[in-house]
Amino acid sequence: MATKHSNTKRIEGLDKNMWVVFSSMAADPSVVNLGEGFPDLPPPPYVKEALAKASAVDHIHQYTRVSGHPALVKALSQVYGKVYGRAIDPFKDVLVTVGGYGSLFCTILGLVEEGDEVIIIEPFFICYEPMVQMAGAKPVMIPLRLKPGKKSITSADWYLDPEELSSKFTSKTKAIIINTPNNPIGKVFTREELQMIADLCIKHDTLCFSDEVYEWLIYKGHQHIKIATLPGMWERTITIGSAGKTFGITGWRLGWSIGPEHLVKHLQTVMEHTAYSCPTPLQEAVAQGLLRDCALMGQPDCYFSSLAEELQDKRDRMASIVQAAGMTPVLPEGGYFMLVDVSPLNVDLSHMEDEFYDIKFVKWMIKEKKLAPMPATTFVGNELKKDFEKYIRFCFIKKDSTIDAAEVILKNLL
Ligand code: IK2
Repeated sequence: MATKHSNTKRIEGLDKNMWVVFSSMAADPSVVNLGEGFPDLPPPPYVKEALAKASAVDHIHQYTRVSGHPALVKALSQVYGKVYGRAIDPFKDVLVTVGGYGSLFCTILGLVEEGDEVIIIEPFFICYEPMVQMAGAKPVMIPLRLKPGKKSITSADWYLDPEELSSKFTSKTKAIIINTPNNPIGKVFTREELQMIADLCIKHDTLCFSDEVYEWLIYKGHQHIKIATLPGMWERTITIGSAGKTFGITGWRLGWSIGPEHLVKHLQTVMEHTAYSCPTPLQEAVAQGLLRDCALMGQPDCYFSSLAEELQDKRDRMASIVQAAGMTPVLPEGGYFMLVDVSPLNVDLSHMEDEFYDIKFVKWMIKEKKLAPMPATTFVGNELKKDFEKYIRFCFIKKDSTIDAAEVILKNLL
């Protein structure tokens, strides 16, 4: 029975966060950590230098503008003005948040009402479902389906069935959440796929929350398209970005929402009454980093594109290592994760506590082999868990020495 000391309904069932469990297991220094999505590569030196320089200024250590430090929102408007091919008003179309997480939180809490439905594409980033629940709305899942009968799988082999997607839209649908490049599959949605989603959003007068935190990490032969740039979509889309993912500085906890003023102002209200503002020196340093790379866009030294080039080799190497160890990788088109089918190994884990196979496999791998991946079933709803329990996820934005250590473990796995 609920008492005055009980949790609220909005957080009911959210206390068992597998993510926290696996992240803390992987944090053991004796474990090679390919689990949680962060680099062990150094951040770009000019971003660190900008932080040192910023911190030398006395007034930078005080509160700044609530919706975003002026230098940062102006830098974001410059970068995204180029990317979107339209003017982005730094003070009306942008909100700086506590990471991509904060952007998703302000978006969902500011725009989703109790009783609304929100369509979520599976697999999905883990916080979408809890945030929709906290808003009092109903998550409606639509799975990415895998093309049958393929031997070597890439993230492009996962697709949205247009009829199935269309059937999920009802009069209660407030928004659809998309994630491109997708975490964990690495799928980069094509223009045609985004147009199909856009057509449904327009037909049903639905909002679109587009999580694009891996927007710059796109591998050769693929292109990142912002759904907000498709006709009729700017006015109904909030796009989520992350400084942590852009510059490999996940601990700085800075992100942003970009969208039309009539939507962003509601996100600003949530921010004003929750986190209030983000750390000023960090915002100043990210602004300087963005301005540097904005000026270099289209040139080889631009970090937005050079990081993806560096990662392409790591992705290919990781795929070879996984294959040599007898498992099947899903080659990602973007992002820095690789889904891996471990079923060919046939590791017998029947002695372990009865859980989904990927959960047991990851626990076994961390404990017995000192290598940490993430289990794939944490990224899907209950109905899809059986289909995903043969997969684990590796993060490959790691130093060569870390990947070398993982290779040694995987070579001697069985
Ligand atoms: N959206 C997606 C798709 C993300 O992957 C993340 C970051 N999480 O990655 C950790 C992992 O999967 O291991 C976010 C949003 C949140 O971004 P931020 O770190 O800027 O809050």
